[in-house]
Amino acid sequence: MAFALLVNPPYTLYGGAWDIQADEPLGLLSLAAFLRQRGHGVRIFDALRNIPYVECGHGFFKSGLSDEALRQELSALPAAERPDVVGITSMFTMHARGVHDAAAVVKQVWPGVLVTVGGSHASALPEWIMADKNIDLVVVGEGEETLLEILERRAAGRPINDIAGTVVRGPDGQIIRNPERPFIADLDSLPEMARDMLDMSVYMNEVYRNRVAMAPPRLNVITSRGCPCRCVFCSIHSIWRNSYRARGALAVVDEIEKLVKTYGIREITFLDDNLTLKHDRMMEICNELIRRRLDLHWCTPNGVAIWTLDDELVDKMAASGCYKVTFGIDTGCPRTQQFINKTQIKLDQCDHVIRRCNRAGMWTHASFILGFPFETKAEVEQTIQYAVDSDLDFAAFFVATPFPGTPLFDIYRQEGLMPDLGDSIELKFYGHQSAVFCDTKHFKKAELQAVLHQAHSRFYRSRVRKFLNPMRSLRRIKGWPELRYFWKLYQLYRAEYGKIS
Ligand code: B12
Ligand code: SF4
Repeated sequence: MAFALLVNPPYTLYGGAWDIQADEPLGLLSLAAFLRQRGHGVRIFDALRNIPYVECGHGFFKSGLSDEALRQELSALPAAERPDVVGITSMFTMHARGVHDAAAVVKQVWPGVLVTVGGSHASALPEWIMADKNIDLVVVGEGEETLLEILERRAAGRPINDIAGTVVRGPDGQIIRNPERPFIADLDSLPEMARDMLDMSVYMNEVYRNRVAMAPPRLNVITSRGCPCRCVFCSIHSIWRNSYRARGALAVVDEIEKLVKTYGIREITFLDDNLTLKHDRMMEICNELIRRRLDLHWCTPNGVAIWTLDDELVDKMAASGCYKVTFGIDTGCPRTQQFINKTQIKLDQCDHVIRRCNRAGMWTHASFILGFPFETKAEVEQTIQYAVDSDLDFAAFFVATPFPGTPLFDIYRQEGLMPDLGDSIELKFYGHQSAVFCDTKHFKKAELQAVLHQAHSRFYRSRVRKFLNPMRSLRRIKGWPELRYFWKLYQLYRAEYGKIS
């Protein structure tokens, strides 16, 4: 039996700090379950834990355990759990420095241990990450089978430099990219996530404090991997390429039912990239939620593909407990739709779906992205006006951000719009979609930041009449959870309105 330690590292940010929310690290929960099923020892160590940001030098801020606290806590782990391999997850480019700091601490505590990093940021920039000598190997893409092979080879003292799905350092220090590993064909063959290895109440309480949930306690569920679409700004393809695999509807609802029984949750957040892509599967999930009388509330904060919804599915989602549906509409400008490769969206059909969702009693929310490199002021205005004229309850405006591994990243580079990002460890990537860090062909950073603010301001001013319309609001109130939610929204809206007016 070999032993792996899986670390959720602290977050770092360059150039400023903002509130964070701690989510259960689903990737690590899945990896841990897989290794355990194969007979190995595993511990998940969450070093993030929602500790507020503090300045940590060179313009960086850190949230989570300090390096010293991490060193002490790792040193105090039982001797029997001395790891053969330490795996660190690296999802977000803007938080990447925390991964390097954690790797340095791990090497101080166990100098000979093998340190491997995986996740969406790691999969997008593996060579860049390998410039850090504290990291021995990067896993690109799906992690379960690759990590298992690394762990077993390492524990048996066998070489680890030719494992599919990895980027390694060769004998002369050169970086070698091994062939990719095929994806696991059947997601239902994976064991259920090892939620028992972490104290889930931490994440459930987090939701109580910071988020507007309709019926907490709530936990996250992910039912598929990937998305076949090719939006130029989306960085999921560095892990999942253009594949899409989904778990069966019954397995999904089994998992949810178990969460209800084990943790007493009353609400689910689906975090899929494209939850509703397979119409029949989604209908079956809804039908099964209804048939088992789980009486849950659920929502889709990562956004569903609006063109996959028809009237039948909308009504079924509402009947099965969906109280808020989020759409990634992204733009109201046809030329930008072409640029971002999202021509599946027909804006007039969106109007219909939004109205249908509203009539079915769900809150409607959409995200929009402003300031693509070639977008003119008039085109950005088109998107804002589209949102204002729509029947949406909420809109979130983000600024186009060139995440590594996306076609957009290459476009910013080619057009000379990308600022100097620093070196691998001091990666000065502070783009997080609400903080503008690149000029575009038509906007300076400060102008774009101002447009973002105006967009929110205009949108939420335009909603006052909708919120005050009793017919619209009453349709949504089915009991106490809805009333309480309405009140939370009112308070949030007042706070936001204070900021935007
Ligand atoms: C869930 C999710 C969230 C959640 C929760 C995140 C969390 N802390 O757990 C929420 C909603 C909070 C969120 C927020 C944001 N997100 Co998000 N999110 C996702 C999403 C959809 C799924 C991640 C997930 O859990 N997948 C399921 C698990 C099973 O997969 P996984 O984590 O990738 O792990 C697998 C492999 O990567 C690998 N692996 C992972 N870690 C490791 C470690 C080791 C050692 C090994 C060997 C393997 C390995 O093995 C795992 C199993 O196969 C991804 C998109 C995606 N599909 O990756 C975006 C994604 C990570 N998010 C992204 C972004 C941009 C954001 C936001 C900045 C958006 C914003 N509006 O500003 C915010 C920032 C939040 C923050 N905390 O700072 C980008 C990141 C791009 C980048 N390069 O930085 C992604 C890739 C989406 C995208 N379309 O581009 N997000
Ligand atoms: S539809 Fe969503 S998940 Fe799919 S590629 Fe586009 S942005 Fe990414």
